[in-house]
Formats: sequence, C-alpha cells, structure tokens
Amino acid sequence: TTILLASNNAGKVRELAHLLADSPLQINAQRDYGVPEVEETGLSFVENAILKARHAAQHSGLPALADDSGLEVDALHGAPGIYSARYAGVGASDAANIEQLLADLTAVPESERTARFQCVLVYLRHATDPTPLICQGTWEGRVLYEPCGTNGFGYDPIFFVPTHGCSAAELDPETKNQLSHRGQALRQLRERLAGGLS
Ligand code: ITT
Repeated sequence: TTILLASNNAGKVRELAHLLADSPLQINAQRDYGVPEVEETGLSFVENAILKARHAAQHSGLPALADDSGLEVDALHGAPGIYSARYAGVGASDAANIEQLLADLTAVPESERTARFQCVLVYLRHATDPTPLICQGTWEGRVLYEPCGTNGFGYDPIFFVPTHGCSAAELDPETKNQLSHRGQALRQLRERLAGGLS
C-alpha cells in the first residue's frame, strides 16, 4: 500500500520512515503532492492529527498518516503541549522554542521538571474514513537546564531520559525509536494494520 505521510517536519518524517522501513507500506512525502499547510485548529493532539491526515488524503487521494505530538511540562500545567511547535511564536525554530522553555523554567528545581512527550498517530484509509485508526504513545522524562546532544530534533536536547541517563539528543536514532512516544505509537499502528484493519 502506498500512503502519504502528512507531515512537513523533517525530524518526524525521518523517524517514521525508519520505523516503517521494513513494512509493506510505501510512504510518500506530502510535499511531493503539493499538499498546502493546514491550520491546526484542534484543541487536542487527536483533533489535530485527524485534521492533518484528512487534509492530506483529500489532496492526494491516498491513505494518509499524520503525527501530532508535543512536550507536556508539569510545572507549566501541560504547556507547551499541542502548541509545542510554535511555543516561541508561529514559525519559531527548535532553538528558539528551547530557549523560551528554559527561560520559563529557570527557577524550577530538578524534582519539579518532570515532563513527557506525547504522540498521536492517525491513519485514514481515505479522506472520509469514518473509523480512523488512532494510536498513542507517551515518553516520560525531565527538562534539563541546558541543551545536550545533537541527534533528533525539536526538544530532544533538553529532554532527559532517566532510564538512560542522558538527553534524547544523545541517544542514537535506533534507541530513540525503541523508547519514544512515536516509536510506541507506530508499533501499535503496525500491529493493528497487520491485524487486517487496513
Ligand atoms: P507537522 O504538523 O507538519 O507534522 P509540526 O512540527 O508542526 O509538523 P506538531 O504540530 O505535531 O508538528 O508539533 C510537534 C512539536 O513537538 C515539534 O515541532 C517538536 O518541537 C515537538 N516534538 C514532537 N516530537 C518530538 C520528539 O520526538 N523530539 C523532540 N521534540 C518533539
């Protein structure tokens, strides 16, 4: 099956492509289909992932997979959450978002810097699919005081992974995929698709 990956985030696309490399799904990038940006007006990861998948399926005529994800920080009552990509403003760079988050947490002690990545994947067989496949993953950690490591993307350099004693950006890509919110959600999706739901 050829599907469209409904994301313009190079980091996500790289991880999802790697997680699907040995699957029968052939993934195409939405930029090759001229899919315009869709406004993420939802109030939840699930709503935004559905919006993106539906939009991509509509424009391409292909089944579509969308990822909506973000970092929830307990000391900020769950922010940036669904606004993670634009925490420092629309179009902000990863570096600017990190800087903003570190500034907001300067006075917060280590024990109160708990956070988690959330990922919701939505797979639509076609634009009006009434039963979308929805899979979710969560990855627990803590926000560091300064960036560490150069792998990954987004908030990885300031996300401390307690089980491995380093930041997510210090993990090699395979290890990150084994542990991450996205890896968990995608493995779930693969099982459900293999179970005949496609
Ligand atoms: P698309 O909508 O085109 O997929 P986006 O970057 O706008 O790209 P989101 O709205 O889902 O996607 O925002 C997710 C943000 O959460 C992303 O930009 C990162 O800053 C952060 N994020 C998600 N997963 C992450 C990960 O594995 N590591 C680090 N940061 C992550």
